[in-house]
Amino acid sequence: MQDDATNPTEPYKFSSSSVSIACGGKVVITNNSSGTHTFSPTHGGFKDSGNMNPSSTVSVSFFFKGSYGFICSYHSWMTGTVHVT
Ligand SMILES: [Cu+2]
Repeated sequence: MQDDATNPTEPYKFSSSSVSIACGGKVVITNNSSGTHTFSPTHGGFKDSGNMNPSSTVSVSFFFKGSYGFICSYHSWMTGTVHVT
């Protein structure tokens, strides 16, 4: 998660909106922005991170192949997909 100073109306973003990992791998999300965010599933498949304050990190493991959408609960434009292959 990062600040996006180039976009005043949507001032935060995930640094990657599409992430590919192998089955059994994990995604590490670090909040490098100035705001509070979440790493939340759009349609299930992993546990909601809950609030992530600046400088916090969560690690999410994926054990089943598929595509898993994610979104920030606070900022509807912060979305992406984890592809587990
Ligand atoms: Cu957010």
